[in-house]
Amino acid sequence: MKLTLVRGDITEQAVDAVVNAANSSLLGGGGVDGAIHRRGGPEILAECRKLRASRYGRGLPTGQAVATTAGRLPARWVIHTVGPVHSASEDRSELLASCYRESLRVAGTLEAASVAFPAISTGIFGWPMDDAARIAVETVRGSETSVEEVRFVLFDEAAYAAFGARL
Ligand code: AR6
Repeated sequence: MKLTLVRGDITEQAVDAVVNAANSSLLGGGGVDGAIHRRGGPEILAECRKLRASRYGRGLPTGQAVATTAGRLPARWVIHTVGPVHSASEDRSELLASCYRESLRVAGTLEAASVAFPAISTGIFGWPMDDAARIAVETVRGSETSVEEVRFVLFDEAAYAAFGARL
């Protein structure tokens, strides 16, 4: 598998699947989630609502992932995953690792060859960037997957440097 690093906006990535740093409601939010729904259009939210009504009445659990259309984004699918809120008193690393693993598993079922990830949990959910980068890179490297390219898309220079140091 090829691991690549891009500094930019995840909504502009022409890949098979872009991963959304969502929340359990699947009904949108700020950060990456807001940008994906804004740029992707209402089709994504419509599918999310259907998922809430069918499989995820109580919301998508932290660490899991589910796919929808990508609407107007230059991708085929959005894979929504729910990162853990960072905690100083409890080690939630396994849940963050699970987001990467489960997103790749879902990508595999879609036969997606290329997947773009944001730095899950490092914005509103407060995860320190260096630690999040370590977990992201280690987990993706350690995953058995049919995905051929994993692209980490980092919004700012600090995030780009943190991921670059782990590659
Ligand atoms: N492209 C790439 N990276 C981005 C973009 C973008 N367009 N926008 C922000 N980032 P966050 P979280 C970076 O807050 O911490 C939402 O309300 C950002 O700088 O999007 O997992 C959801 O609904 C940061 O490094 O996700 C949830 O409630 C990283 O993406 C909650 O936020 C992740 O920041 C999820 O919080």
